[in-house]
Amino acid sequence: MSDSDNCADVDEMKSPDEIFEEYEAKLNDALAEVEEPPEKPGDGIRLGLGDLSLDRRDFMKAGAAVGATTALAGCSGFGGSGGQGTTSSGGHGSVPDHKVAPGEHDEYYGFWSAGHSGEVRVVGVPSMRELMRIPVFNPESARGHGFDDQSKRLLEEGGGYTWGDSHHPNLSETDGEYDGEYLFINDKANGRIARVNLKYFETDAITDVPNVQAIHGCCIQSPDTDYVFGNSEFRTPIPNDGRDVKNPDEYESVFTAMDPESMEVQWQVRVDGNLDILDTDKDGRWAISSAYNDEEGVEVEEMTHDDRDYVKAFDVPKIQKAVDNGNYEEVNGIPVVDGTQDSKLNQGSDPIVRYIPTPKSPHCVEVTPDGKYAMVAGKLSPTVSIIDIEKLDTADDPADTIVGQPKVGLGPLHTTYDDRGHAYTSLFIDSQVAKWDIEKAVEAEKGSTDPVIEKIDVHYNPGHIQATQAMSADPQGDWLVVLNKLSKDRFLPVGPVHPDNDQLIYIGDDAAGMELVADEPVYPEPHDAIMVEADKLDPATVWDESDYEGEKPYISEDESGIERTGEKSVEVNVSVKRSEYGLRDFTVKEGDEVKLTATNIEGSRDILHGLAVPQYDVHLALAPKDTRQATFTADDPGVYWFYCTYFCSALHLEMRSRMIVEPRG
Ligand code: CUK
Ligand code: CUA
Repeated sequence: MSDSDNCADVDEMKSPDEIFEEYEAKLNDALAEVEEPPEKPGDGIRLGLGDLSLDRRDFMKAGAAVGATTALAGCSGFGGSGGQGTTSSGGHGSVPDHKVAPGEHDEYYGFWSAGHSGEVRVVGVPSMRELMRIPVFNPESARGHGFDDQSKRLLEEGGGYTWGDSHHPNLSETDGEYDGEYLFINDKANGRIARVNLKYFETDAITDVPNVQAIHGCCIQSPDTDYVFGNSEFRTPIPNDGRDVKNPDEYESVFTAMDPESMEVQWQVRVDGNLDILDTDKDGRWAISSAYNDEEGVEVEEMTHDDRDYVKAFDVPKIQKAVDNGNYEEVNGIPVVDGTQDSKLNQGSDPIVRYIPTPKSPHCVEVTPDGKYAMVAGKLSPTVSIIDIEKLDTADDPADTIVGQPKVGLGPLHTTYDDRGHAYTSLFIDSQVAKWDIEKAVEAEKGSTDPVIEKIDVHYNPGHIQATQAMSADPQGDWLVVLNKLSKDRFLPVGPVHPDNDQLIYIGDDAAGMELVADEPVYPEPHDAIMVEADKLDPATVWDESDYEGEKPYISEDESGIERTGEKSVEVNVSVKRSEYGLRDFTVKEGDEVKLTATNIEGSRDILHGLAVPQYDVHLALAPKDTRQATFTADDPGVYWFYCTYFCSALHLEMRSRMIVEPRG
């Protein structure tokens, strides 16, 4: 960057077109340099834009650009008709109704990450109705997350940040199938991994992982969730305490293994290059990670300089053995094993980490439901590299583990599966989903387009795609969701911040082809989703008080009262039911620390109460039989009506009592 670029001189301001052209040139350079040259403009699909006759690829790239006004004008011209532009022959088979009738239930639970909203969203599939939100890394008032003592402590001990960037939700497995116990999710922003308890749909653990920056890849170890793994994407000095700050050669990326029960970090492995997204095999041996920037540059030109990057396959039992044998260095209390290419543990025929060359800057790894292959999407290369997992153990040359490389289209990012041997890859630049035949791709020449069966347009620029139960050993092969980064013209404009567009595609009829059935606007910005048959989960409808016994009390009506516990401290216990609190009022003294405990003593499904204390920033959300606590200092003398926030009954508005704060005098 030249000095003048930093100058705010008006003459230096670039037009939107200039900015877009620069981006386009940069992207074209990157694409031209990958081993497989991209398809030439003109190979793509022609859109019905009349005289404009834009190539689809150009259109989509233009569409993705900031302020590309000319392309946008063309865009509004054909509006919603883009949905019909599939390249498949059919697309009108017998698609089951994705709408779920009033009062009926969905077949699947979907769990959506929510990106920089920091939460997890629960979505019914196939209706795509949002059922619930689970606050994870974000304080959230409706559910009281971060507004009662327990969740406040969780967020504080989990690093004390007030936001997160959640990308990759994972469901716990037993025998390779979802067991409905837990969901694990990463925070890319602050290098954390959290756990959601699926009995209560509530975050119950957040671990701030040491020695990392930007945990991006996150997955459980199949088939029995013995570990939760996380990848730090950004390379830093380790420990990152001020040493080597100007010495990027010394920066490293780290692979982390956590215990899913204690949520404590067990060990880490440092490697070359930037680790990215990961998945495991189905036998508890390999964790396979995409990676970029093996050049170890710190600027984009350096990061994309070389033709190759190395996928890293971590041999988990071997790493475990190295840890048991003391072959590590302890950093911030964590055993850190050297997994760099030069490590003595990686010499010879039995390395702890295999470095597998792929076309540069791949994006992702997703393992097939049968555990045979790991698919590595090319991102800058129009191919998907197919790694034969069995060969990870046997191949002398790591390059020989790649047994297929179909050419699927431009900007492949993520791959998912049905139960009939097909893979579905999202194409970010082409704005399409490519369906292809896995075994055909293994048999075909590398770079062949023959394995591709069909493509369908999506709107616009898809990231993750996910089919029902595709991350488990039991894929269903009926519904596919495509998480599109841009919605552009698909919905009523709502100001310059647009919703994303999640699209639902029916994939259950191979003869008729893929069928786009629904658009769903979503608040920014889910990255990934995972879907499970509804009957695999057994959520509680009321709290079971034995689940918090010993941690906090259960306050019955008789136990409601106030007790002075010190010169400047009181404990207030309140039972809660329709439509009253166990105390009509209570009096404390100015400056008292008030420890407030409230229990919703109702056992009725869906009868929740809140307890809000005005001007003390307190909100307890109380599900049936649940207890919550809040501690605060009553600094300001006066009368404070504490009131119920859930509309619980005809006397809801009357459901309030007084906290009286007397001047200390
Ligand atoms: S990443 Cu977002 S589109 Cu974080 Cu899974 Cu690929
Ligand atoms: Cu209780 Cu409203």
